[in-house]
Amino acid sequence: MGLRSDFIWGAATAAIQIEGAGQEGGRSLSNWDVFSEIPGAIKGGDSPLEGVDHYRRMRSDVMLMKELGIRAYRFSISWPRILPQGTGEVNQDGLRFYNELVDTLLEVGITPYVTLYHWDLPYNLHLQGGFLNPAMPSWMENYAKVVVDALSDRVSNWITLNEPQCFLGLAYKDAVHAPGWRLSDREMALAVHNTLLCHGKILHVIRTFAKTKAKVAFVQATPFTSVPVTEKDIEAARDRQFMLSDSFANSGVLYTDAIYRGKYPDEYLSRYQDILPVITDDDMRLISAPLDYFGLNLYGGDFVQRGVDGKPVVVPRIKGYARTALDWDVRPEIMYWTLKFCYERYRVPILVTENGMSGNDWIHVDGHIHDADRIDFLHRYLKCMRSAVDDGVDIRGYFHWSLFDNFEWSLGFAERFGLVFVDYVTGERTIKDSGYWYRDIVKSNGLSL
Ligand code: GBH
Repeated sequence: MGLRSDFIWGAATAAIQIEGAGQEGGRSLSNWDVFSEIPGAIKGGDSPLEGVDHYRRMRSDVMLMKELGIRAYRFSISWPRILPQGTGEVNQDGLRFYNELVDTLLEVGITPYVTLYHWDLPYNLHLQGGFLNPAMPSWMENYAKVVVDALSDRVSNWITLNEPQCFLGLAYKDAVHAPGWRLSDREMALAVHNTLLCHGKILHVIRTFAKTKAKVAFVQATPFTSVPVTEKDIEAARDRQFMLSDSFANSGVLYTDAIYRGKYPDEYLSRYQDILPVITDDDMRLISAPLDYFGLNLYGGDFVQRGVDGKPVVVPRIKGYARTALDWDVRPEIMYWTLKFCYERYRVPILVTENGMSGNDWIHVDGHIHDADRIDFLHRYLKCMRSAVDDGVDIRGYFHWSLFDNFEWSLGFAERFGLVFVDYVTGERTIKDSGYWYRDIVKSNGLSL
């Protein structure tokens, strides 16, 4: 069968991971800038304020994308660049940057995919409680309106939120991401609901005010990515894929069921009934308004077996297993199973909005970056994705994470996820071997896989 002829081949980034110029062009501080001032919060004491200098190099960066032959570019908007205080006055310099980015992309034939929220919150809103504040959905609505008014004449592909299980779970519960909180379950349930309302509000703004016909996705990673060992383990793997963990905000199913099925998982409603915030039918209608795509970020995963009691059991890692620089398993089978499980459950066309690996890359003696491991990773993952398509899973596009080596959140600049190598001292860019390999895959629409 093969991939659709209009398959979307792209690469992805997020504003605070690449832009830098953190205190230029009228941008204010974000939650992450201030978090990075806490000793020990970010590996190596790194700060996102410098990013990889994309704000200043935007035009030459787009030329690199052109050289890579990608058809689509997924990037996020920095809220503190647009509305420095989170609400109120709009920073025209900030809008100008994204206007120019969109124009430059369109000039070279690359379709922009815009993420509204990829984790950088204006510090001022963080000070007011961030996602715990019941005003958050209206702050988000106001911000989305500014962006949609400015860009929707040229942008028609949108992503509302990226991975709440990180910006709530890792951030408000596990103290790993900004702001490093450890909230109670009651507070987490409130933050979860406010977050879902934020998604609903953004979607509503796009549907109401977009000047061109919009396609919208919500983006989730599935934290319990599961691959069945044999046919008889398929049920068990599926159960684990959609399980509600004790740290419920870390469970993808909480968000995806609310958004794509219009209801929180029953287990959540019953187990936490005493601490849930008020959840109205109107809320759920807003949250579950139809979307065009199911956005999935896919990295590693586990092999799962059915235990004696029928419950899923994770198979321990085998000695010497293939792993990325971050010690995540190389598990290409997730590109078959997770995509299939999600499509069967939600029946919405899928966009793989992120997939990639951190590599131990450096510039070799001949001046090139021979990242054979990333090429093999990509090869295996994309082949499995194509098998899923061959088995009837409706996959519309693939975005590699990431275009550039960049600021990997609490790991700072210690990781390298890019198709393009960035010298973190000089900012100089060099396309890795994997970038050229990906260019050929894009050119052949995956036929050469
Ligand atoms: C994404 O989230 C982010 O959207 C992006 O900003 C970030 O830079 C990128 O990933 C790389 O970290 O079972 O092996 O997958 C992170 C998604 C999902 C990654 C759960 C870690 C657990 C390890 N996370 N995953 S694995």
